[in-house]
Amino acid sequence: MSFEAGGFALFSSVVDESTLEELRAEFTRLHSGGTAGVRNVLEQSPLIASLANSEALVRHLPASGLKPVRSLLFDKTPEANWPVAWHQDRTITVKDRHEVDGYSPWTFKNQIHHVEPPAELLAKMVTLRIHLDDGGPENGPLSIVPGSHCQGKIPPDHIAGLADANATVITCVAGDVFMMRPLLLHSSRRAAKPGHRRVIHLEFADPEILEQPLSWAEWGG
Ligand SMILES: O=C(O)CCC(=O)C(=O)O
Repeated sequence: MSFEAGGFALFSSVVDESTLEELRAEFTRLHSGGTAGVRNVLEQSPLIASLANSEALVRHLPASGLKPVRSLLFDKTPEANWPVAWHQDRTITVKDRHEVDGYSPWTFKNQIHHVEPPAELLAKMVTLRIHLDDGGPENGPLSIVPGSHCQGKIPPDHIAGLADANATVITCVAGDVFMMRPLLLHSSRRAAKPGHRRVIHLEFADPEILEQPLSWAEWGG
């Protein structure tokens, strides 16, 4: 299935073992607060910012001119091992709040403005998930609904039916990169045998695509 039709692709062995070791050490440094997720990683980590702009990653993106506009770290450990319900990634983060047609609702979380942009904008974005650990069936892997990104913003009462009929589990090994459209329906289970399942989550977009005067929270130009 093509990336455009399926909304996802898995690339094997993108990151080599010595880089993985450096990234795991960086992950530990950034994640020292012990929470499940870390935001605004590009600003805090020159190593991850350089990875996000590296040829090894960028060559997999489906269009030229896409830049990293949001960054998060996720882990699943015995202490932080929760399931993630089926959802689409429908929000972006921006520097300041401005009322613009098609951008709604707004929320303010962790000192950052979040907003839902139009589905047409989300359809042009791409997420890369860099896996620092093996993500096998017992490690709370990601499940997706192939092709669901083509349905725009899916009403909440349609999600369960779509997911029950069409879910696919994505397993991967450390060093793999999973690429997906933010509108692809996805979820993840609690890990049956939690250890670590560290993921660097990077969202890419054309930096100029936002309606003026909005600007990406994590893109400095
Ligand atoms: O990695 C996961 O368990 C799911 C993360 C997630 O929900 C997301 O990327 O939006």
